[in-house]
Amino acid sequence: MGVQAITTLEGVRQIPLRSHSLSAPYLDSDLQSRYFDFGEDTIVRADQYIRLTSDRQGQSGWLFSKMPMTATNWMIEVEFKIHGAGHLHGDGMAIWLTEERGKSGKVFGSADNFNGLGIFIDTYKNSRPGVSFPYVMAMLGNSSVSYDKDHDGKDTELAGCSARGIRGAGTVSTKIRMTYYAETSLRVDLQYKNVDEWTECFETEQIKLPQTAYLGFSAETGELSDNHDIINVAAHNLHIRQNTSGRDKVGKPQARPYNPGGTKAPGSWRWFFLKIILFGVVVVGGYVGYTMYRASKRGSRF
Ligand SMILES: [Ca+2]
Repeated sequence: MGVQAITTLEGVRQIPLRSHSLSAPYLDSDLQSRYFDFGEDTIVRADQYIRLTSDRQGQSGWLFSKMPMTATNWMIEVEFKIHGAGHLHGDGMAIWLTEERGKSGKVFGSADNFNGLGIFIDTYKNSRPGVSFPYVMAMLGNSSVSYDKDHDGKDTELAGCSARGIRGAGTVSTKIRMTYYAETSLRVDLQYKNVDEWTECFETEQIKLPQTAYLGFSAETGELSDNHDIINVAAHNLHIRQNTSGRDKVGKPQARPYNPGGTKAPGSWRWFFLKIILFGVVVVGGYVGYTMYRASKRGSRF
């Protein structure tokens, strides 16, 4: 899996996006973050983490970028830690790319009826028979769809995977990596079994995010609780290399077929012949049309 994660980025240049990255000590000298806002129960411990909820009942916290995402294609890697005392834990946390920002609510501490993408790390199984938890799932909202917490969002699931061991992972730092190619694909990989061992959670077909989308994080606890900590966020703009001139030139990011397995690109020869055939059809059609037009004109003279 680790090897696969590297081939994913072949031919792609990563440019750090400071406006959507976070690392200790998180705050500047005014105890503000230049690029992020946080609210509700979120607390910052400058040398360690941003804690969205503490291991106490009824907590809810959020953290949102101040600026919308400007990159067309991007990769965001988040190191987080979900941990707590006792045997039962909940409810989980969410990562957002939504039009809304900084609105607390009932979807893992953020507002429902959001417009955009939510990726949930759901640590408490409300009701989803046959599925092992924690469960990581993506949901695409369009402002009118509601997240159904009682069924762990089953009906609005875009894609997801079980990730047993992603909470309380001990010494292994837990990470989620989202790779998005506009109009092509969204892929989510997880690290929680071992360091540098990435497990693909899912890859979707093209999805469309809102024009203006903020990066956010939120979490909530109910009767059950956990610490939900954000430790590091590393966001990158992905520039796809253009090889048209034969040089390894970096062009503007452009969506093109995403081909992580390195399998051959769909037959360009076929497309070439198709074009020749299409051209032939147009020429023949045009000639026939013209002949008929001439014939009818000649006919109308008499
Ligand atoms: Ca749940």
